[in-house]
Amino acid sequence: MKLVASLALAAVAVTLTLPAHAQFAKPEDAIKYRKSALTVMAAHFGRVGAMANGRVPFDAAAIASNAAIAESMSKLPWAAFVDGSGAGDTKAKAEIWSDNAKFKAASEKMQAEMGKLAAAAKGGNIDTIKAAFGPVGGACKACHDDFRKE
Ligand code: ASC
Repeated sequence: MKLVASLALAAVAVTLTLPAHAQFAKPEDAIKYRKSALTVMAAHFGRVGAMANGRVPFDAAAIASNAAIAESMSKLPWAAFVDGSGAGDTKAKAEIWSDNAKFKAASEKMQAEMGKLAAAAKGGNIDTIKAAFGPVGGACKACHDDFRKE
């Protein structure tokens, strides 16, 4: 049991210290990883939205938990947009790599807005949460408009 635990810890340590490109053996792995993170993020962001919009009864603990997960996920996709992963089962546009500074700025904008939403959700005030929700959706959309194929 102890050995398994230390092996698992060692694996995590290696994963965290490897450069991003070395974390994915194949471009398909990077594509799958970033799509997975974005899918999980969207699911939890959607649960926040359902409460922010009154479609689901407000539950302070649930909204804070969902927003925290969405915030964690918001940090993950970007390292997986590795060179050579623009083809295959992906809607990623070539501009992600040809205009990478703009893509990076768009991804950072979304993370910043998601961070504000998570902070608001932790605070538990529905009006503050509602005010923080829209800008996150706007940041998602802005990036999709420029960098995601239809
Ligand atoms: C979501 C979701 C997106 C964004 C986008 C905002 O909830 O899954 O991709 O918001 O639709 O325009």
